[in-house]
Amino acid sequence: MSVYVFLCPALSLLITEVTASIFPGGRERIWSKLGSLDDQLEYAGQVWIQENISRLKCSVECTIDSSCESFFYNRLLNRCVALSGQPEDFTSLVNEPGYNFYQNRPVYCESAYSYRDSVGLCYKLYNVQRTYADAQTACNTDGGHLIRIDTEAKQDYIRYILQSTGSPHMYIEATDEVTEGVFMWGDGRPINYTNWFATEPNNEAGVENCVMLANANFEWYDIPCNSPNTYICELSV
Ligand SMILES: [Ca+2]
Ligand SMILES: [Ca+2]
Repeated sequence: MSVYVFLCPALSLLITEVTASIFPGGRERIWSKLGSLDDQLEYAGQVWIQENISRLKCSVECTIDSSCESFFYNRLLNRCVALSGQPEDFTSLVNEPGYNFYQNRPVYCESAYSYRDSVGLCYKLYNVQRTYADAQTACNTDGGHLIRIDTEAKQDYIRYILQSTGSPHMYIEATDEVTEGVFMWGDGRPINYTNWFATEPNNEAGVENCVMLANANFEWYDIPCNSPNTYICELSV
């Protein structure tokens, strides 16, 4: 049995959400239109094309097919183009009238944030320099926290997006402010995955309790928490 629901936020013209829920034991996905890709089409990573189908049918076909990660729908041609990737993977966007891009994202990931399905990461880069406490407060205001890089897959993905944006040094959430030398995430969990530079953490001058992801090698350094840095926020489930 299939259940389909349209959600139309009253005040948002950029985001149109379609949920396609497949029961039992199937996948549930929420598709959000990414307005910044209106009237464009990506040619890399196309896995299939279906002609003369509705947008809803297009979203359902993509939900059912595990090789489909996102799709373009052309409202003028009623054409559905399934893709294996997300916008971060796009290399060949071309202007094509009538297309809209739809991305799978969970309800907790707001439209101002980016979502990466493979690591379940809802994130935003802030290109403004703040102390650790002010950066964490800013993330809290968004309903999240500074990013927790707790797996190698997440580290690899963050490296990828920082390389593509040319971002400067970034704060991540870990600190050893509670117990010197014992770094923890903000929820009290110990850090199990780490990517320290060879001579870090060194608690230089006895005042380094926060952690920076360096822009040169994407390795971690403990630094003073009052150092201004750009930062990455993450929204959690
Ligand atoms: Ca320290
Ligand atoms: Ca250090």
